[in-house]
Amino acid sequence: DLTPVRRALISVSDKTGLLDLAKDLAGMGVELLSTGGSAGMLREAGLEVTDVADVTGFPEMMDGRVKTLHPRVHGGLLALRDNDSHVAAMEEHGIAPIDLLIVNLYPFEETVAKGADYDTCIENIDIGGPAMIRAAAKNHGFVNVVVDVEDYGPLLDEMRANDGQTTLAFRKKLAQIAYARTGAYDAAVSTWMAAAIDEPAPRRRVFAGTLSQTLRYGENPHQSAAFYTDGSDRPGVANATQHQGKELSYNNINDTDAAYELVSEFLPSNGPACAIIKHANPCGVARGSSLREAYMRAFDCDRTSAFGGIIALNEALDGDTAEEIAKIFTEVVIAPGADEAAREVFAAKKNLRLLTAPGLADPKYAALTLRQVSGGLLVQDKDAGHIDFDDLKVVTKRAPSDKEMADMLFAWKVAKHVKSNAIVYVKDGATVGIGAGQMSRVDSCRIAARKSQDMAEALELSEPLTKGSVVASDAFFPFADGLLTAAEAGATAVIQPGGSMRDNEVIEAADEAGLAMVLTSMRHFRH
Ligand code: 93A
Repeated sequence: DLTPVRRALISVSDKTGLLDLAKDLAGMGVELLSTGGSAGMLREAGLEVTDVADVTGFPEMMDGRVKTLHPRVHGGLLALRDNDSHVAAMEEHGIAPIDLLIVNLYPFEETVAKGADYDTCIENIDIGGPAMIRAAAKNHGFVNVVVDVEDYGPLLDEMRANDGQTTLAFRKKLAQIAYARTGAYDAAVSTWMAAAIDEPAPRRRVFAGTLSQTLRYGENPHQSAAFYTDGSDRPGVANATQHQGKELSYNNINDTDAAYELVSEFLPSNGPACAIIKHANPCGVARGSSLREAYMRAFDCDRTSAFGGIIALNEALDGDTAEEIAKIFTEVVIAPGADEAAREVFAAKKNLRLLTAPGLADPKYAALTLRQVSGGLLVQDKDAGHIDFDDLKVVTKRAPSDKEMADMLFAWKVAKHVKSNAIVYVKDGATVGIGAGQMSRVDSCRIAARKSQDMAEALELSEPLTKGSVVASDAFFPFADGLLTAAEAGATAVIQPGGSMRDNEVIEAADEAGLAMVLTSMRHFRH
């Protein structure tokens, strides 16, 4: 199954490593064909190269839209070398076999990422390149196809090891990579078009990303992993700049995303805010009169859990806040910026990763989210649900005070980012108890209250901070027990969607306990 590489077609947009590759190929006696820009570069370096235009007998035309779309190219890639009629057709039509195709495509994804206009994006949809890649990959019985600069070295190694030939196993591997590339490329085009025409439906969509980095391991060290980006320009972990610290891990990326999505709910125009995340759940979220104070208040929600956490800020990190953060071990800090002083403080903390994102994420951004299940993908709109003061319905005898109302809206924003069942106690614009991910709502209520009690003991407070707090529940209370637990912990007001069969029971219990309660009519499950 060894086949020789005698003739190569080179057509690359990204010319990285091209000269070295071409020189080595020429050195092994490989004849080179190439398209305009690529040919020019090779010729300038003194290499002998045939223009594809001379092979096809047609000039490159229509601004390069038609360069390689010709039977002399596609016949050379697709002909079965061991099929008599194919060989006869090659002879009859003057088609010479092409054994190696080196192509990388017009940079469509990069063009979109740069925010180019519609027409520029369209012009960067490569047609001839994918056509050749797909042809060469189909004919991997004879043809080698390289679509990634990363594979130049392995190709040369394979040829050197086999006297200028390649093995079928090697060509199959290249073909698999080739189809991954053309598949991802068209997925990127379709995804971009869906956004361009404002098509929100999760139907008839295709999902693929561009490999951004291979990760050291996945959630656990025995799992291999990689990070793919989807090309969107949404500010967040995918397009943040890392200023220091070692490479982000799989869990870091997941947690940093959760942290930044959450803190982006808090408009900087309403003041600084901080979210601390552990295992994708917040363990403290707070506003403050300064960023430093916001961090300290978030930290005080659950100091134990905050150790080794991920911190997200809604304003550029300053030196003061950096100094405070540097007092304990933190994995990642992400913010929409970081000043000189902050960077100096962190420079001494080699292991701390500092990321800056280009602005805050827009919580109302319409996007699709994916979750894998065995045998498929679940696709849905991102939870961009949002409520305002006017959407709330007071259902208790007592109406909430303005302060309770403000805290309830704060708690509701946080609850949206806590795994269900989610219970969030908030006081004065800071979480004081968070119960996450429990299988029963009443357990989340109890855990949140107990954690608050533990913090009060650690901070030597006379009473837990849940005294005089408000509480948010991401979904309705199925029974009154959860609500009563919250009342016992000292909560004075409740925000929840409502809609339980026993709403009346729950409302009665709230009235009896003197609580104020509002319904949102919107649920924020997060599983
Ligand atoms: O506009 S195209 O879709 N039409 C073609 O026939 C064609 N053939 C190759 N673009 C085409 N290509 C692409 O040109 C390749 O995929 C590669 O990205 C680029 C290389 O052009 P040059 O060698 O002129 O820099």
